Amino acid sequence: MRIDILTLFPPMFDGPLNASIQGRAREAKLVEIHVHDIRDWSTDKHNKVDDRPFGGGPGMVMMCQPLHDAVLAVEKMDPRPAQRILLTPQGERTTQTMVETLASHERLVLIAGHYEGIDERVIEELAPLEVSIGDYVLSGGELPALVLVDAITRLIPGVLGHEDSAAEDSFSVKDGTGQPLLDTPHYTRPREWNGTEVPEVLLSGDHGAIARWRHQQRVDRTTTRRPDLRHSQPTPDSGTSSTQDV
Ligand code: 9D3
Repeated sequence: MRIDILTLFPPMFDGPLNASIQGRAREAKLVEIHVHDIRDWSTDKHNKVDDRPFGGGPGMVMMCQPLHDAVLAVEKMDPRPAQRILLTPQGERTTQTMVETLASHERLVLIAGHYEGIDERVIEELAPLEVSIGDYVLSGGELPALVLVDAITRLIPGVLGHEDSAAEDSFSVKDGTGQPLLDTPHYTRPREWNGTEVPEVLLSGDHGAIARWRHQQRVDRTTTRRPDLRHSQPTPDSGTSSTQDV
């Protein structure tokens, strides 16, 4: 998979893409990631990429020309057709299902804006998939682009050390009806810490009982913490009953 990122702030990508899982995946050639400065395609003598909004208002608007030329030039760097993605608060909210779909593409071109907005005409011309990472206000699309790259690349076979990890995540573990479930709680040594014991069942060696307990924990936690993920709404009493002896 090849991912190209178009931005006005390439330095924002240096750390995250070279550290940890991302860095290892790139070194192992499991994913190829290139960051490009949109300003490099400005034809203006002062390398201008933004201008004042027609109709007035605060902030600056990203101009059509540099972004348009940047996308076409970057796409020519590889013959595979690219899925274009614009990170924008007006986009479809990201879900794990969307991430899985994007991970199946051989090539992605991510566009991160950092102004009050982008001239609507270049959005219409490029017709990107418009994606938001959630309903809160950030300063630009750079961090959302990194969030997407992280979520996508960890699904590429070989990227995670422990191959089962991705399959066992919250939003990947499903209940009997295919609903996503949150993760089970985790414990490690010591057996007693700060006056609290690790749940007895985890020390029992009974793998069937442990699997059933963990599943029940996932169901209970999802129902109490994320009722929006369950098809049945929680009853007033749900989550308060003990699950220790399930
Ligand atoms: C306060 C400015 N807003 C006026 C209504 C518009 C606005 C423009 C640009 C708000 C945020 C941004 C910058 N954010 C993104 O480019 C962005 C984003 C986000 O802010 N939240 C969640 N997902 C995304 S994806 C891109």
